[in-house]
Amino acid sequence: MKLQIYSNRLSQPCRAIIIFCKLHRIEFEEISVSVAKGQQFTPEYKVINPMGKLPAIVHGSYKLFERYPSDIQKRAKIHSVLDWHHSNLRQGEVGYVQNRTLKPLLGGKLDPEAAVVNEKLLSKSLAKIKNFWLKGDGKFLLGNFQPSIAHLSLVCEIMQLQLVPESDRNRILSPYKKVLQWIEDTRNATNPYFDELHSFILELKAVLTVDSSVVVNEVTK
Ligand SMILES: N[C@@H](CCC(=O)N[C@@H](CS)C(=O)NCC(=O)O)C(=O)O
Repeated sequence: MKLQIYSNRLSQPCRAIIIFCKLHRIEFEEISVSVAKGQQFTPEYKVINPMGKLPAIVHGSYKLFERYPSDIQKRAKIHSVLDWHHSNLRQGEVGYVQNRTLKPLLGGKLDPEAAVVNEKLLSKSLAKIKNFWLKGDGKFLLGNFQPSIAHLSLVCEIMQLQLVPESDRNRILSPYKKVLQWIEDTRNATNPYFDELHSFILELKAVLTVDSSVVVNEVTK
């Protein structure tokens, strides 16, 4: 029985899960759900994920799939990174990118003030990654020598900044050379899948700068 991943490559957590499965040779079927069309709210999808969010993973009877280290202490640390991610880096990044460029493509309006507030949280989170999560001997989070699902989740989140103008991205990221190096290390450790999964947002970025009406069609496919 093949794992089914309900996904959209515009979504950071979806990219992280797919890179992870490809890396670990886990066979899966990718089922595309259009957020722009609101397909995550359809009754059919709500049966799969009552939260109406992507990704959702199905294997026989519904269950969320994650692979963590078997060592319970290491696993708990990974959970702490992921919990931190959701109320800090993710909140800042999503709030910033959506209010800076993405919302019109998803049927909403840009809010420059919200972008400013979220940029502060984003920068604070990048500083925390540099000064706290990347401390230790190894080049990955928690001083590890190998990347885990936590790295993919955080790095895919930061990659979403490809969707804002380059000058903004540089302003936000360039003070954090260690973070940029860690992104590159994670990319190298998970390629070719990392680049494959990010090709969609890189194409989107190229179109974004040309004509945003084309992007609407692209995203709503
Ligand atoms: N905690 C969830 C977050 C999922 C999430 O926020 N997904 C976004 C896409 S990046 C989504 O489904 N948005 C649609 C919506 O909120 O309507 C996870 O990591 O899987």
